[in-house]
Amino acid sequence: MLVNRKVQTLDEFTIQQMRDFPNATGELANLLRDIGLAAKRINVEVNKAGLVDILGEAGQVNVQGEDVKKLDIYSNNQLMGVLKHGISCAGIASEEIDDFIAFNDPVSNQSKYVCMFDPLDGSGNIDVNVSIGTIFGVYRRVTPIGTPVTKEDFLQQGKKQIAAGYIVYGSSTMLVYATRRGVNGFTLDPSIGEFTMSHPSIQIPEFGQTYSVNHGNFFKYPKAVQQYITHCQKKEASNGGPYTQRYLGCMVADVHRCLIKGGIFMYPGTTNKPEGKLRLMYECNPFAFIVEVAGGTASNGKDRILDIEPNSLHQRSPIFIGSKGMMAELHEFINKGVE
Ligand code: AHM
Ligand code: MG
Repeated sequence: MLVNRKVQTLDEFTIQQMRDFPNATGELANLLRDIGLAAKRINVEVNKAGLVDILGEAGQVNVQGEDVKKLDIYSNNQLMGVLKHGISCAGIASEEIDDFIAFNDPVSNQSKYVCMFDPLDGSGNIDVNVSIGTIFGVYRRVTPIGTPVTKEDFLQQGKKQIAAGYIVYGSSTMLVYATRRGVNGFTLDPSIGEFTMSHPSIQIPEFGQTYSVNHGNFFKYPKAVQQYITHCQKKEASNGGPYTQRYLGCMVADVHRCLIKGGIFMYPGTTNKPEGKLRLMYECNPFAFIVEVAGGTASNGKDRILDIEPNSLHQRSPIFIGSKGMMAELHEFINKGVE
């Protein structure tokens, strides 16, 4: 068998990154490997979702009051399982679970990281074979090593993230993760079952040609957001509008497009849900971290997402995220108020 030594796997990359820090313990590299392993298992099930009886709803409602799909449960269990049995994570919080879980065993209590995740984002897309994803954020615990983790280890501002990433199960499966040092993307090579470096040092373009928003809610958005959307549809939009509208209903896939090609993604508050739909801890913070490291911007329309002080694990936040230039334009509309 021919081995292409130009290929760099996710594990090789994270270990190489660690070598630049003589005091690094390798815990983060381990944790990312564990998440990569869970992602590969989830990917296998996602790919055969149409074949086996895991489509559709599992007949439960999650803590957000939404239907839980079977693959959501499977993905949640895979991530929880690898992180619990690994040696680098002291506890988790998941969009699918009401409260955080402290692993509370002698090995896990020695770990310095906690992980928060949305195991299967955009799960409404499963039944129709459209992209879905996994999102995660990693924080350094604030309670002493050697003790079980507590809620304060999880309720930290997004800017405290050590790493954040996502996996998009799309036409190919990709894992993208960011540390303060940069954002890198790895595509799963199904022939060898490894995530291999495909998108090194991702930088989000300053402008893109697309905006991504649920138009069905248009009349429920704040007036300034409506005006910005209308502006995107017009010729005078900067960078040569009108922009193209793209919306898959899967934040992972929609923000991934913005990250690679430039663009803006919005999930504003609506008249009936002023805090919008997306969760600060599982969706907004990880993406805000990734996009900022890549040179973009993320806000709730007023404040930087990463500065928001969380008060509950499942709180929601409006989010506007993407290319710096487009975000600046949006903020101009919001700041000048409605005409
Ligand atoms: P989920 O975590 O329950 O799958 O919901 C989150 C998803 C996001 O991926 C996506 O951006 C949004 O819900 C779409 O919602 P809507 O159908 O209201 O536009
Ligand atoms: Mg989600």
